[in-house]
Amino acid sequence: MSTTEERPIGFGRLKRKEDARFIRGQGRYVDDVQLPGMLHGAVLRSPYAHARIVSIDVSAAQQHPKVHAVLTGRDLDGLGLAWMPTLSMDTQAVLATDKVRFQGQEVAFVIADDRYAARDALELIDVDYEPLPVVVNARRALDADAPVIRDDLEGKADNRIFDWEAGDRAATDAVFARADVVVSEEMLYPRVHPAPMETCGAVADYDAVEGSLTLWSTTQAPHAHRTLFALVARLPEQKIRVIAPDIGGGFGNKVGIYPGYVCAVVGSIVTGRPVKWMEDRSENLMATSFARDYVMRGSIAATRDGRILAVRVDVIADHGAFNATAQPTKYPAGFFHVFTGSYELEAAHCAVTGVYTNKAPGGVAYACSFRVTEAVYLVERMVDLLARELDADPAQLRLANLIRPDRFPYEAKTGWVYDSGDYETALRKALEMAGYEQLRAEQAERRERGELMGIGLGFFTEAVGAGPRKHMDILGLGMADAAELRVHPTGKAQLGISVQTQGQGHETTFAQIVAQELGIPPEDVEVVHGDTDRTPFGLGTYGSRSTPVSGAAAAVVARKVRDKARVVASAMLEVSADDLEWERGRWFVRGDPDQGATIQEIAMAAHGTVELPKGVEAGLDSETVYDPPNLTFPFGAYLCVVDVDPGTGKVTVRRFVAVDDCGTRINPIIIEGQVHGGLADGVGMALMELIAFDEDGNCLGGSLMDYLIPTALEVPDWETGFTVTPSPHHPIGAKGIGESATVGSPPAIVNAVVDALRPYGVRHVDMPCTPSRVWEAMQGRGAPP
Ligand code: MCN
Ligand code: CUN
Repeated sequence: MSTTEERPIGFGRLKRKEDARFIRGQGRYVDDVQLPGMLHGAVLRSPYAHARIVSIDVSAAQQHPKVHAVLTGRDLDGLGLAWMPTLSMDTQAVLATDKVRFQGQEVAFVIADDRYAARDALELIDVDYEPLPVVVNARRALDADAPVIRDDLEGKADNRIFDWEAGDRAATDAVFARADVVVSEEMLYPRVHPAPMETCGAVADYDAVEGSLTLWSTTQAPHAHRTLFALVARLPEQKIRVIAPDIGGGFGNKVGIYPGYVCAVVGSIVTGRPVKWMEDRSENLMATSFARDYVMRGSIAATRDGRILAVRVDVIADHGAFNATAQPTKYPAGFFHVFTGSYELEAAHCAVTGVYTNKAPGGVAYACSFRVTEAVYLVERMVDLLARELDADPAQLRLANLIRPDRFPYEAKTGWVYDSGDYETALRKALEMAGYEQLRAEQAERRERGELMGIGLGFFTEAVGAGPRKHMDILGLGMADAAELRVHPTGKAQLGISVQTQGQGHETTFAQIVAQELGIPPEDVEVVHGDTDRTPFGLGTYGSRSTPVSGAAAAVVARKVRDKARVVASAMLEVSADDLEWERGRWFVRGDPDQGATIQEIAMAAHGTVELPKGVEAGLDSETVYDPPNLTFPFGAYLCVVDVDPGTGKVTVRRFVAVDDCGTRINPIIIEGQVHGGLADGVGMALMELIAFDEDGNCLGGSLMDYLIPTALEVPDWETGFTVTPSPHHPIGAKGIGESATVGSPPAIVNAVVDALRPYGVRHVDMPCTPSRVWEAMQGRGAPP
């Protein structure tokens, strides 16, 4: 563990390469793609959350002078495409045939000369719906009288999707039975939305002569999407090219395949012209995925003197109308296992039941690390509730129970092996940066004056970087990533990667990884991504897996090049390879440092005429596939200070201290940017964001006037710090950072809000802690004594 920033060549504070084009407005997004003869598609969506489709009449729309084709579920049925497989091995309607199952569901697709005509023609389609009873409350989805949503599934008589558990139920019950103190609470991690600045869309260009498809699309996983299109549309995979140009934010929203993409592809096949589909903001918020929606009942057991013994939790997971959640196949609740948190426990158990409701499908998106968000929120709220019950200081309670550094690698009670950690140092650092003692003194003074100040802590451990591939796959595709490094004769390099930046700066940090390993300037390394024709296969960017998996591949492939360079250098210098030593950027003769060759000289020689040993091929190019031996387990300690207006219930985040540990830090500027963004996300979820529904299943969060996202006005100046505990199994010791702050910040903020409301006896407030909810919580318990 160290707390100073090392700046060797390669790693360090390098400005983002990609920003040169972004700040000039030169980024190229899917909606910037213009092809000759391109047509535009628009989706007709259901106004009902649950209704039988009696009939669809498209004749008037077809007669619109600018319309080229109208697709319905029946048309797709004829092609075997009315339903598509989801990432959770369920099926999802591309265009509804029998019923609509959530408001905003795709019913028809119009293809016209321009997007205005396509939208106009939607109004000419006449659909006769027969409304059905609706269930939007996950707790009620399993009631005997709840309407069955998925009557398309054979033999399905209820809304249960799966039952899944982890940990040891009997052992946990036994520990609870003998514990001095048990605290329980029901809490909701509400449905929120990733809401990236760029909505989802695609341009499909099918070439009937070649039988080939080029698809520009907003995708976080171009290679996986190509394979899925090959399987679903039964197009030969080598004839499919998926291009992800610049992506304007993904946050998990762009992991799945949406009906609009499929309709664009079919539209191009049917019309023989390129077809663009780009959703608007309301479509994105209402229909294109969601995040969270976990109803959790947690319990924590402890001794009277504050040793945490066990945690247990029962969850109802609301997956909406189709189970389209993105997660490794074996784990229907993602990595919720890490609900045991960062604490040494004797036992733990969780049970998760997935249910269908009449809400949009998708899920596990929005910087979630595959449900680690929900797990961390649960355990960190429980620890605070326990502190309150024991009348203990929440910081002291955590310090006393955090897993000690000498316990790593640490096997958690759910079987996961945390790779490395020094939790106490991180928490002490956060407390010190915040001035914890003084804050508590200030709080006491303010309380005297009737002011509501709250201090909230959150400690988290994440599990990111899926695979290993033998344990983790998505629809059978093992979670590994390849990298391809070409070194040109002049010593400039091109790195092809399978992951996909959506704003995380891979063009910069991945160049830095190669630079670090080869000792060449990062400017000399061009990172190629987002085009299946130009990059090797891999599973893509989500779950903060790019650095843990693809970043490892980049380091490994660079080391292969370095090894090859050694052989070439030995031929150039006419010495044995064993007598060569490496220093940044060159191989030299041991004991005679003047005798050596730089990587650039070696590259030229490798492409030149120097005689190479038998069996050694010319050039330095190399490739690799990286299969991670384990996940990486980044962690952090967060502290939030809030002020609550006693008159209105309005919460203001006054300060936020975040100490993160993502192992070896490649580029601190980018890391800080990731953390700042994630913290802002946390403020949004904790205080503002909610995709709400009324009883009829009408989505009440379908615009950015109703779905509030944070701006600079709602967030404080972030105070960030870090520690460095490298991952022992990662080639450069790096762990992921992309989702840490989104995972870690909501519990710190809610803990602070509840702490502020202590004089009112408030135990818990569900997110988002809006003024009205906070106000109600204050009223519920009467005025302070
Ligand atoms: N990094 C580093 N040192 C480390 C770890 C990471 O310098 N020890 C750098 C990486 O090299 C990379 C960035 O930080 O440039 C994030 O890396 P990583 O943690 O590997 O995460 P991913 O690149 O896989 O990004 C995915 C993650 C996810 S899952 C969501 S959701 C999210 C997030 O990233 N979506 C984002 N951050 C986002 N940031 C932006 N701007 N836009 C999104 O859509
Ligand atoms: Cu879960 S949101 Mo990110 O993993 O793409």
